[in-house]
Amino acid sequence: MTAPKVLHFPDRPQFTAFMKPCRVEGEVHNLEVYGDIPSDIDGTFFRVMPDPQMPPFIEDDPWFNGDGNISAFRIKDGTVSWQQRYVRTEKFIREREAGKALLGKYRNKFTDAVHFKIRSTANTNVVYFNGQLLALKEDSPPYAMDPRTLETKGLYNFAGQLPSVTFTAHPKFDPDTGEMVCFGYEAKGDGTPDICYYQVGSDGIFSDICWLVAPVCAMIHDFAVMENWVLFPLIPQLCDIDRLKAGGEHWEWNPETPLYIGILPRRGPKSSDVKWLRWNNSFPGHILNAYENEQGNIVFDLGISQQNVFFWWPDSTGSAPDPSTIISQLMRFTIDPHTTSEILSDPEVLHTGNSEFYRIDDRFATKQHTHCFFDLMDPALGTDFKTISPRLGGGYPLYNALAHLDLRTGESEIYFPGRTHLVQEPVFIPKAGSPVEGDGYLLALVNNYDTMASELHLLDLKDFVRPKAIISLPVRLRPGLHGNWVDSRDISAADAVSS
Ligand code: V55
Ligand code: FE
Repeated sequence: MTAPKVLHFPDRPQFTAFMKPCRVEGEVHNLEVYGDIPSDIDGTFFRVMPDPQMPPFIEDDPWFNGDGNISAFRIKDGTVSWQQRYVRTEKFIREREAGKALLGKYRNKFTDAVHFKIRSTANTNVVYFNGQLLALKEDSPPYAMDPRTLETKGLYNFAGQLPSVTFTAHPKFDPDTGEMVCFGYEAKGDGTPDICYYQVGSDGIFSDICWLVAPVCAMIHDFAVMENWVLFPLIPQLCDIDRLKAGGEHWEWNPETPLYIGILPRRGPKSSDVKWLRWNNSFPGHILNAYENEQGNIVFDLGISQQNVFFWWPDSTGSAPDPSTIISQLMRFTIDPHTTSEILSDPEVLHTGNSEFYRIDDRFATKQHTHCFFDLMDPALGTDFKTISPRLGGGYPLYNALAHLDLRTGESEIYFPGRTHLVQEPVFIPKAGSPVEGDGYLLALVNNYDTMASELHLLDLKDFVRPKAIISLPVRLRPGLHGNWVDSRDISAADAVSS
C-alpha cells in the first residue's frame, strides 16, 4: 500500500476537541501552583499518551495507535517542572523523515506503507527499572529512555535476553526482591496463541522463562503477580491471522468466549503447570493487585465489565455497546490455586461504582493491600455534561472523580475535581520516611474542559476530598494511559551503581 500524505487530522471524535493530538515537545519550569506542595515530595511523575505525530492515512484510526509522547513532571522543593518528548521509535523516526504516516492499521503490518522491523508506538506505559525508563507497547519489546533527559536510547532487548517478540505494557515489580515480573503474548508473532513468561532480577538477569499456549489468541493486557503465582486474564478480543492478511482489524470481540484466567507458579514454572480457569464472558480490565491469604487462596482484585469496553473493535456482526453505557466495577475473585474445577466462583463486587485505572500503594504489590485508588464516573456528582460534551472528543470511557476505598472499613471517599473536569489515572506517592500503607499523596492529571488545558491535582490522603495543590499547565495534554511515580533517590541510586 502506498501512503497518501494527509495534511490534517480527520473530523472524528478521537481526533477532535480535547482529543485533538497535542504533538508538543519541550519544557516549562515552575508551573503555576495553587495551594502548596509538601516539601517531602521529591521525584518524577512519568506518564505517556498516544499522540499521533502525523495524520493517519487509514480511516478511523483508534486512539490506541498514536505515537507515545512521554510527560515528566519533576517535583522538588514545592515546585514542578514539566518536560515532554516523543519516544523515538522506528515508526516515529521514519514518519518524520517521510513527512507523513507510514504505519497502517493498529497491529496490522499488512496495511503498512513500508516494512517495519518494529511497529511499536511505545504509547501505553512508562516504567522505571534498573536505571532505565522503559516505554512500553504490548506488541513489541520496550524502548529504553534516559529518565533525566527523556532521550530515547533505543529498542531494549535486555542485552539479548528477551525471549519473546512482545513485552507486556503491565510488568509488575516485587517490592521485596526488586524483580520485574513480565510476559509477552502473541509471543511468536501476530496471531500466535503463545505466551512467554519471565522474571528479570535486580541484577538484570532473566529467570523462570516459561512458554505457554493460551486456549485462544486473545488480548492479555494486564496480569497479576503475587508471591507464588501469576495470573493471565484473557480479554475476549480475539486475533485471526487471516483477517489481518485481508487488511482487517487485529481484534474482534467474541461474545461466546469465556473469561479465561491462566494460573501459573511464579517461580520455576513448567509449561504443563498452567491451568486455565473460566468464568462468564466478560471484559477483564486493569488489575488492582493480587495476593495469597492465610488459607493459601488467591485474592485477585480487578475491574470487570459485562460489556466490550473496547467498543471500537466490535463483534463479527459489527455490534458494539454505546460507549456511554459501558460500566466496569472493581471485583474480587477468590481462587484456590490447587482447585481441580476449571470453573471460577462468582467474584464479589468490592465497589459498586463505575470505575477503572485501579492503583495501590505500590510498596504493597504482591501482598495484601487495604487502600485502593481509582477513577470513578458518577454523574450524580454534578459534572456539567451540557457544557463539556462538545469539548470532550471521544475515545475511552470517561471518569469524573478520584476514589479512595479502604477495604478494612469498607468506606470510600471521593475527590470531585470540578463540574467541567475529568480525571486520568492516579499515582500514589508515599510520604517520605513513612512505611505505612496509604500514608501519602495521590497525583493525577485532570482535563479541564472550561480552560481546555491540563492540570495536576495533588491530594493528601489525610484530607482526600480537598486538593492540597492544583498545578496548572499552559497547554492541553491529550488523555493518556499509564504512568508511574519515581522517587529522586531511586534515580540517583541507579546512577551510583552504573558509574
Ligand atoms: C490498551 C492500550 C493500548 C493497547 C492495548 O488500555 C490495550 C489498554 C494504548 O494502547 O495497544
Ligand atoms: Fe493498561
